[in-house]
Parts: sequence; structure tokens; C-alpha cells
Amino acid sequence: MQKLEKLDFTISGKTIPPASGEYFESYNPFSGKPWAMVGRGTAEDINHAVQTAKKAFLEGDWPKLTPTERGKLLRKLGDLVAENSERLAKLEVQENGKLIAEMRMQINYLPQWYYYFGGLADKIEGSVLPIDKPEHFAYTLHEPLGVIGMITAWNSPLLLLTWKLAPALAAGNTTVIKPSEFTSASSFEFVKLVHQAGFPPGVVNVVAGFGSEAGEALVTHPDIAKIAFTGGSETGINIYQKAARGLKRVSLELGGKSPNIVFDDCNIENAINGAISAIFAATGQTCIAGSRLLLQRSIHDEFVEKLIKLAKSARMGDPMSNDTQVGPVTTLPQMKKIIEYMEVGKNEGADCLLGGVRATRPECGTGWFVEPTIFTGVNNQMKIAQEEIFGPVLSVIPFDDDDEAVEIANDNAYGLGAGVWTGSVARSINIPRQIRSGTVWVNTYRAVSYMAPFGGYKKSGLGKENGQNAIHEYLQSKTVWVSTGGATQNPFIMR
Ligand code: TXE
Repeated sequence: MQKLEKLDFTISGKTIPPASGEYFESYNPFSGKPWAMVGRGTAEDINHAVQTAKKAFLEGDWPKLTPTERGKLLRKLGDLVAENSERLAKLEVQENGKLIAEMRMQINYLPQWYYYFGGLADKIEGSVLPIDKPEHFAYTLHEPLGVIGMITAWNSPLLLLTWKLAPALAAGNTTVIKPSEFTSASSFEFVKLVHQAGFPPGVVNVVAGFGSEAGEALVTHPDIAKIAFTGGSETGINIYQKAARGLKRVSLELGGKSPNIVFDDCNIENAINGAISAIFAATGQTCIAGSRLLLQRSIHDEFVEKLIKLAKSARMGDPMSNDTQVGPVTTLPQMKKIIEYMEVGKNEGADCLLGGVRATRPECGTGWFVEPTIFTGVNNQMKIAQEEIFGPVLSVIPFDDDDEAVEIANDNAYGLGAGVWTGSVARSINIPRQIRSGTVWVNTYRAVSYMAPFGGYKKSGLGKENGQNAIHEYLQSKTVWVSTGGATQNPFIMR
């Protein structure tokens, strides 16, 4: 058997093998076969990386840089990501099986985060307080937190990392990154660009490994100031509890069960395109997947018929091919989870009008594919309407009027995204106000930007990524008091 390439950690700018000497396999979801061996990080490797990042935070070149100089480094990093985008996109497809067209677009967009937060680095201003105490001068400073642990998921490894890293570095922190055990390779390649851009060694470190080993070691390490996490809600809650013991800050970008609400006054063709891309793009493996399609009863049957016709036309196959429209599922456990939910839906009494099984089309080969699936007759209390499946499985739920649409939309533990399709100006303003989720799209879906705050309500998370305020997720404020009065007074006389 051909020997697989070994992927090691980056600590202090150097390539470091795992302390245990152990590696695990990384799989290509299209072939279902391993293609590389990834270092299995343990508490020892995490401690090494955290100590390195702590040193880089406290001494050396990094804390001496002015915010303007940090901004320049970030912009240089953005340029390097742009120059290397094709290579990084292909590497991600090899590990997460998402379409090359999508990953190319995603990686080509990443430099904007480095430019935006690079530009913001020297615009963070404290304030002079119009203080009420005579003979005192008081002002505030915004200071970095220290070493940030970043734990990412497998669906969009470098995008999820960039949303954390760009503001954290702009704010002056240092980092230890623990990518998903399913998709470590692109983070290793990316960190080489960080050093090529001129960031001092130790500012950005990467240690791979499993959640219960390397991940937990990072969350519980006493020198970590904050954990920035994207992943499943149960893991997020577990991290939140563990971080609480060390009084660490957290930002958590978790799952979703987003409602996509279609009113009968909308442009039907637009809404059909929107509904399809909301659930089948990225094979449904996005936190913002529009997995609950709420259809006004008057257009239900016509809409479903057209929806199925379009969904049926999706070409499945090699995600590296520009012709493919639906790729494989990223991981074997995820594929099994999706198939289980398909069975749950059938047993709950929903009507499976499309798919509902593993895909065995010849073009899917030995890959981990499931058929795009549409359930109708779904009641919002069913498991397939309440729980995050994270796959191409759509639950169609009928409603009669605006109040009922809002009630169904909000009747869920999650609150990440929501879609509203309508031709009415009043609805386009009134319905988003009533939806309890962090983002609402009107007559569009899935749009994100470096300048638009993103994050969940309810069980979808804590904190916001993107937009100017995201930098404050990585800063803390200090108040400085200065006496201008000369002599101090008798401490036993209160003023
Ligand atoms: O995620 P995990 P999994 C959802 C989706 C999916 C489910 C499970 O529903 O089916 O989560 O996916 C690290 N301490 N999302 O199991 O476990 C882990 O190593 C510290 C939604 O892959 O949350 C990886 O780096 N870290 C989501 C990261 O957490 C731990 C994207 C995410 O893995 C840890 C992905 C621990 N105890 C899945 N346990 C989204 N928001 O888009 C795991 N990890």
C-alpha cells in the first residue's frame, strides 16, 4: 500500500511532529479512502503551543508592533491567500468534498476579511471620560485578551477560521488553532502563509487532533483567555461549561434549523431557486441551511411540484468537477446520521417525495453520498423539523397566514438564519422583526459578508462574528484614573 503523507503541527513557526508519535487517517469523502496521516495532538502538544503563544503575546516582536503595523501584516496575509486560493480550495475539496466552484468562491472571498480587519486594527479608540470627580482625569483603553483557542468544524475550515483569526490578530492576540480532525490539512497550509506574511513565530500555532483530546486540553488550559468555536450545539454547550470553570470567555457559532418562509405573493421562480440553494448547497452541511421550508397553503402543491422537478435535475458526482451540483457528505459518521434521520422522517409519518436513501448513482462511486431528500406533510413537532440534520434533507411545512408562519418559524430551539420570500413591502419589514434569529434574508438566502454581523439567537450560539463589533469579541477594556490634584487627602475623611 502506498505510504500516506504525514501532516505535522506548526508551533512557533516550526513544523513539529506529535509528542506521542501517533497519527490518524484523513479521508477523501469522494473516494471514501484515506489520503494523508494527521498528527494526533494531546495535552502535551497543546501545552507546548499555548506556552509558545503566551510567550509571543508577552514578549518579542508582536506586542511591540503598532496597530498600524499589525494591519499591514493582515493585509499582506490577505494578498497571500488570494495568490494561493486555487491550491487552498483544492485542498479543502479533497478533505470536505464540497464543490470546487463553491470552495473557490469562498477562498477567493477570504482576503476581504484580512483587509477589513487589517484596516480596523488602528481604528479602535478608547475614550476620555467626562468624569464627575473633580481633579481627576479618566480614560479607557481597549486591550487584547491574550491567547485565543480557536476550534473549527469541517464544513468550511478556512472560512470559519478566518472569521475568528482576522479580528483576533487585528486586536493583538495570539492563537492556538485546533482544526476539525476531519479537515486539518488546509489549516496547516494556511499557517505557512501567515509566516510568509511576516507574522512573528508563535503568534499563530496549529495543533490537530480529536475533540476529546486536543480540543478539551485547549478548552481547559489555564493560559487560554478565550475559546472561539464553530461546531455542533452539544459540543458548544460542553465547551461553555468547561470554559466556565476557568472563567474563560467564549464565542460559540453553533447549529441551526432555519425556516425559509414562502408567501403566496412572492416571485415563485426566485423562491424555488432560493429554497433549493438554501438546503442543497454544500450538500446541506451548513449551519444556515434552510432546512424547514414553510409554504403558504395556497401555493403549496404547485411549489412542491416545481421544487421536486428542479431538485431531480441536480447532477451528483466528483466535487472537483465544475459540472457537479451536489457533492458527497464530508464524513462517514455524518452520512450515517443523515440516513438515520431519513428513516426517522419516514417513521414519523412524513411523505418522502424525493430521495430518502444513500445515493448509489454510478457517478457517486465509492463516495459518501446521500440523495437530495424532500419530505412533505411535515408537522413542526416532528424530529425532522426540530433537530439539525446537517444534510440535504428538506422538511416542507404548510401554513395559512402570517401569524402562523411566525409561530412555526420561532417554535424551535435554534435561531441562526431565516428566509422570507414575499412581494409585499410591509411583510418584508414586519416578518423579519418577529423572527427570533440572528440573520433574516428577504428574497435572498445564504448571503454573508465580512461587514455583516453573523451569529445565533437561542441555542445557535453566543457572540457575533464579522462586522466592526466582532473585534470587541477579542478585546477587553481598561479604565485608567489619573489624579490631577497634587496632594492626596486624609483617608479617614470621605468626600
Ligand atoms: O461536530 P463537533 P461534529 C453540527 C452538525 C453535525 C454535528 C456533529 O449537526 O452533524 O454538529 O458534527 C471539536 N472539546 N455541526 O461531530 O463535535 C472537534 O474536534 C473541545 C454544525 O463534527 O462539534 C471539531 O474541531 N473541542 C456546525 C469541532 O469541535 C471539541 C459545523 C467541531 O466538532 C470537543 C459542524 C470537546 N469536547 C457540525 N468535541 C456549524 N455550526 O456549522 C469536539 N470538539
